[in-house]
Amino acid sequence: MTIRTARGGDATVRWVYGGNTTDMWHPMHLHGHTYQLDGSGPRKDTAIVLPKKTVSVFFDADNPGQWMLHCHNAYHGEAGMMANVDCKA
Ligand SMILES: [Cu+2]
Repeated sequence: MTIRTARGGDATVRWVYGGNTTDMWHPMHLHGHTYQLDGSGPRKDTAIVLPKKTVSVFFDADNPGQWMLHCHNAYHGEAGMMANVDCKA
């Protein structure tokens, strides 16, 4: 799956790690950017999505490139919990 952002530096991207319908924790990690949970607080590159919960994050798409977004549990990533974030220059 590819997530395309608007032009780099011009966009604040919000996305939702939504609908964790499992009973597992998912430490979702974004390469190339940091973000804030719900738009405030410390900047992070990994957020745990707890079972049956949703997390929303905001980041500035100011680092052009192809960046991986994935669950840090390797077997989850291998099972498909990963995406490409295509951040335009
Ligand atoms: Cu996971």
